[in-house]
Amino acid sequence: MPDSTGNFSLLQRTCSLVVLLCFLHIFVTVIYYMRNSDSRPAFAQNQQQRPTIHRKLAEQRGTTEDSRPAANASSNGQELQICPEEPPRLVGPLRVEFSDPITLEMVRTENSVLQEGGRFRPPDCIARQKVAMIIPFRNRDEHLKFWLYYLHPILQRQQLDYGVYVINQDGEDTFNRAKLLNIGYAEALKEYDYDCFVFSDVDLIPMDDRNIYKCYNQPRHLAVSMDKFGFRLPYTQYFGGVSSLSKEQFLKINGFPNNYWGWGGEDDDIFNRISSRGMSISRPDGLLGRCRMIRHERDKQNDPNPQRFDRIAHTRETMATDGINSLKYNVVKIEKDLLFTKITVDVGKP
Ligand code: BGN
Repeated sequence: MPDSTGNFSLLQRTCSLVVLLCFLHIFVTVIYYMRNSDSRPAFAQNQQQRPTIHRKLAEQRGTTEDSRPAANASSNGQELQICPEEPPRLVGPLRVEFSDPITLEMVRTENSVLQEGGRFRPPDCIARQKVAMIIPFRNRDEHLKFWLYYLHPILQRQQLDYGVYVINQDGEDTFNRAKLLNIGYAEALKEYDYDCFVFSDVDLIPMDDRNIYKCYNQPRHLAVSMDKFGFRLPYTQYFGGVSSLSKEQFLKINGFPNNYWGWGGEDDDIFNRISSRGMSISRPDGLLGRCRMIRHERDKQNDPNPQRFDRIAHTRETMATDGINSLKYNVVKIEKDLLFTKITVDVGKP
C-alpha cells in the first residue's frame, strides 16, 4: 500500500520546483525586457532617448548659456571629430499624434540642452551642416507647440548644428508664405553662418527620423509622402510643405518669389526656378518621407490667389528680378524663446 507521507513530500517537492522555475522564468523575462527596451528600433516613441544623452554630456561638460564651447572643441578643450555620415542614435519610424496634452513649458523642460533662440550644436562631434529651420507663421501657436515637441529631439538625433526661426507675419493682411521664407533666410544669416536652409510649414511633422533635415547635392523635397495626400506625391513637380536648399542652391535661383499673395502656386514657382537653373529635385523614398499634417481650417486672409496660374507661367521671365535680390520688409519685433527665435515682420500688402 502506498505511503501517503511519501506521496505528499513528492508532491511538495514537485510544487517547489514548479514555483522555482516560474520565478526563474520571470527573472529572465525581466532582464531580457530591460536590456531590449532601450534599443527597440521600430515605432519608437519620439520622446524616448530624448535629452538624456545630451543632458548627461552637457552635465559632464558643465555647459551653461555663456559657456557654449567653440565649434571644434568640447568644453574640456578636447578636439572634436566631425560627426559620422549616418547619425548613430536615429530610431526610424516614429509615433506622431496630436492628441497628447502637451504644453510649451513641458517642451522647454525636455529640451534644456538648447541654447536661447532654439539653437543646438551636438556636444560630442562637429556637425556636418549648419542648418536654419525657417517656419512661415501667423496665429498657429497650437501647431508650433507640436512642431517643437516633435522636431527638436529629431534634429538633435540627426546631429545638426541648427537654429529654429519662426517668421511671423504682422497684421491681418493677405498671407505671403514665400516672402516670409526669403525673410527667414536673410534674418537667420544675420545671426550665424548657416550653410543650409530647411523651409517647413508649421503643421507638418516627419514620421521617421531617418528623413534628415539637411541639404543635399540637389534641392531637396522632404515632405514627399503626406497623410493628407494618401502618403504619396500629389503630382511629380510638387515641392510644397517641407524643402531644403543650401545657400548656394538658394542664391542660384535668386531665392523665392515675393509676389505670391494668398494660397497656392509659390511652391510651383520655386520648382520652376530650380529646373530652369538646371537643377533637379532630390527626395527620400516614400516610406522614409512619410509625414503627418495637423488638420485645421483654412486661415483667414489666405484664400487661393487668383493670379497664381498666370504667375507660374512666367517664372523664367520674372525670377531674375523678383527674389532675394528685391526683398523689402521691416522687422517689427525679435523674441527669443528657449525653443525658437520669433521674428515678427511687416511684409507689406499686395
Ligand atoms: C497645387 C498648388 C500648390 C499646392 C498644392 C498642394 C497651384 C498653382 C496652380 C496650379 N498649386 O495645386 O501651391 O501646394 O496644390 O496643395 O495652385
